[in-house]
Amino acid sequence: MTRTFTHSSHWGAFSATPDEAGRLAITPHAADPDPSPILQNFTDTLAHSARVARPMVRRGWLTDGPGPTTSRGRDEFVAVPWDEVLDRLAAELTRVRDDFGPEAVFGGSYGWSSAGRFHHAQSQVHRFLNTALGGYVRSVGTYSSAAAYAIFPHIVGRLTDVSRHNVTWEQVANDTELVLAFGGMALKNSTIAQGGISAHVERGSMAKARARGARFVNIAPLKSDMPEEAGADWLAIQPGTDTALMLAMMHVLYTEGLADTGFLATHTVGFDRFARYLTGEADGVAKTPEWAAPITGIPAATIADLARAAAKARTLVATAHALQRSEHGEQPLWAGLTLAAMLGDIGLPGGGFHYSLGAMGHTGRPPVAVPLPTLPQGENGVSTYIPVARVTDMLEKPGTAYDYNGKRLTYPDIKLMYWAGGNPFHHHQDLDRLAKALGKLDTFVVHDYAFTSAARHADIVLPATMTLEREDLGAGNTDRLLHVMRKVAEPHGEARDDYAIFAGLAERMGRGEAFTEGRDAEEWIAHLYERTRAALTAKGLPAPTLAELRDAGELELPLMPDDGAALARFRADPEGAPLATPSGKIEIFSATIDAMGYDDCPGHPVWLDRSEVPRADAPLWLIANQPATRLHSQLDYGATSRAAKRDGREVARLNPADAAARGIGEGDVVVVTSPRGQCLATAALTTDVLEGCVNLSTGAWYDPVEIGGARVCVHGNPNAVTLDRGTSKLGQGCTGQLSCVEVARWTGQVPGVTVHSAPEPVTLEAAE
Ligand code: PGD
Repeated sequence: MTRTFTHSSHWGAFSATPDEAGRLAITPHAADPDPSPILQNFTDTLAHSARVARPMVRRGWLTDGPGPTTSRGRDEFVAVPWDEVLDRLAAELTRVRDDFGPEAVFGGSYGWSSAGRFHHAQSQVHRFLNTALGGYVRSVGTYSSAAAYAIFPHIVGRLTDVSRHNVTWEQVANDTELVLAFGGMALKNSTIAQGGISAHVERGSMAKARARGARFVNIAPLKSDMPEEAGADWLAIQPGTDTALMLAMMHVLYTEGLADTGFLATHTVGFDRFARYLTGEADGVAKTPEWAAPITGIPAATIADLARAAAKARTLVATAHALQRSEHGEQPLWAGLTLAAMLGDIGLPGGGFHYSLGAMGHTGRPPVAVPLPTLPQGENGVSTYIPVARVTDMLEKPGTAYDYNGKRLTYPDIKLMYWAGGNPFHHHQDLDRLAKALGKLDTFVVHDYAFTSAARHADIVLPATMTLEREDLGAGNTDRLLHVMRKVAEPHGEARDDYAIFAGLAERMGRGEAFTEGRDAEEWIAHLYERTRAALTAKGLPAPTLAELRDAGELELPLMPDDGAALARFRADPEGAPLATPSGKIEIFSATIDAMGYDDCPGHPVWLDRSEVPRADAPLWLIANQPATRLHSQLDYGATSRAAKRDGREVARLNPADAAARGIGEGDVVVVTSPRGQCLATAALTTDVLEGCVNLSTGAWYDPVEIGGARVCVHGNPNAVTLDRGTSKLGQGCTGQLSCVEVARWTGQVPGVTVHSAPEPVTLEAAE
């Protein structure tokens, strides 16, 4: 008899019906108007050859013990029974803690993990390290928005004030007249939302706005950054030059008397100082449309017309995550905010400034008005942290001082690294450098359900269950439904829940009770749900018991009003409802940032030269954006992801003119080269990519093969060639979106992609 189970993921709620062979029929949630195609990645995922079936330990770690090595990522793995591996790992954690202290353990463990509220792997690993070890070196910020996280509190307030409770899709559909989408609003990005998403409304909202007469402008090097439904004008801008375009638009507003001087006077500080830079009084360079045209590739007349059109309309300046994931990524955010302030629509329905609208599915909707079930992570006894994307620097340079957001910090000396629920060999840049830096560790531990490249570089790989193999509750903080996530299948092989793994380790370290508080997984889920239930009861809303909730499958949660929140209140009363900035106003000049004295992020928005620009050996911009066929690297081996590859390799999109200049034809295997490394991909030719650019999305599992003394990723992971450098001393964020490369036809032998099959374990005797 077939059974159907409700479940949820970062890319949508669904139900799953397993057949006898373990394949799943996946049906999207009935109320989702535009379900994500990547739900189908689940179809053949349960018993795939990529799964980790049992605990595996790197042979050299077993034979030689913990310590620095060049063998990580090259060595074989030995299958070790659970009891033995947990004994060994508990002893190693204890050794590192006793000899070096918990500040020698890096547990940042960045990553998206799964959508369940209890089995959320980062929460689990952080709670474990806090309760069992006394703490760990953490990371701050995200790969998504580190520059935004650092700069917004200085200039406009909390990140959530501009990215979450702000202009909504409802307002765009009803009120916005002009959307300036810097970095576009690609539906492949809003298909996902942390914690889950029940209704994908972006396509419908853009269609409704367009039908009402709203105009969308897609300001991006890729035409596909905006859906057809928006009917957008495509301004094909040179990568990384949005700040110059914004400055030139502001120059037009200023010199033609189109700026909202009233709003600037009452709601901002520092405009006069900025205006001297804009006009060139400060540096001798007027930021005119003629100045910006050769930088941006957009004709001066088009820039001037756009500024004039924006001054006339209810305009929304929207800046994508991607803009700030490149060198000086703080600047387009600050310039975009300043442009919106000059237009004077901030705080009006559908107008003003939004960060990341359409960049993820949980933006553009009011937040949930009750607390969600959340696993407490305990107290971290270690105060040391790193900005999230500085992980290779940290491993390479222990004891070295560096700048971050007005502070002088020192990299810790890490001996043991623990990762659960993330894939650093997906999310980090310059992967060969990362692989070498990992060689300095004594021990690297990874939990995952799949044998990712991070797992391949680990010493100890522990098989976690995947979301479909356990009970949980799923909810996102701007989604109106809480979903019951039913267990669809038994764990693969010997896989255990992250919770059970950590409980076993904590027990061995004498900290079992501190970690579990005497609860099993089912009792924890009930305990965490009580918080949400109590808040619903207090509001007089339906508050079913856990058993009743499971019968119903989902629960409607109350949302906050769609009222524009902090920015709307500030517009109405700038003195009475100040922003969370030092002055309480929008800071066009920030005395705080100015006092940091950073040459790469001075006191107001500026156009800065970049260290990475096209040049003879790397003449093309590589746009390494988010993939359309999976979330990051998750389920790269799933049906939708695999179907978009060609001959098993990731597709690199090029303009036909660039391809012709290099003798590259449709479907050719190409090699993408930078000073950092090389990867292979299959070429696809399209005029949707601006000339001078190549687009290779992230997420193909890194599959390095030694060819001619170099490690070449034969699968097409762009982070094999991207630059690992912080956005600036202020944000120190990931700059993986843009790097410079050359692309050529690959004339050598074409190695097969093997990374989707887990390594076969060897026995110790056979290996010797
Ligand atoms: P994911 O592929 O989502 O990538 O980086 P992130 O590390 O989040 O990794 C999640 C991992 O968790 C997967 O390996 C999955 O199998 C595992 N997992 C899922 N569920 C469980 C579980 O229950 N238990 C355990 N133990 N593991 C589980 C994403 C990061 O990449 C982000 S957010 C961004 S925005 C960045 N974007 C770019 C970019 O634009 N350009 C470049 N070049 N690089 C980027 N990297 C960044």
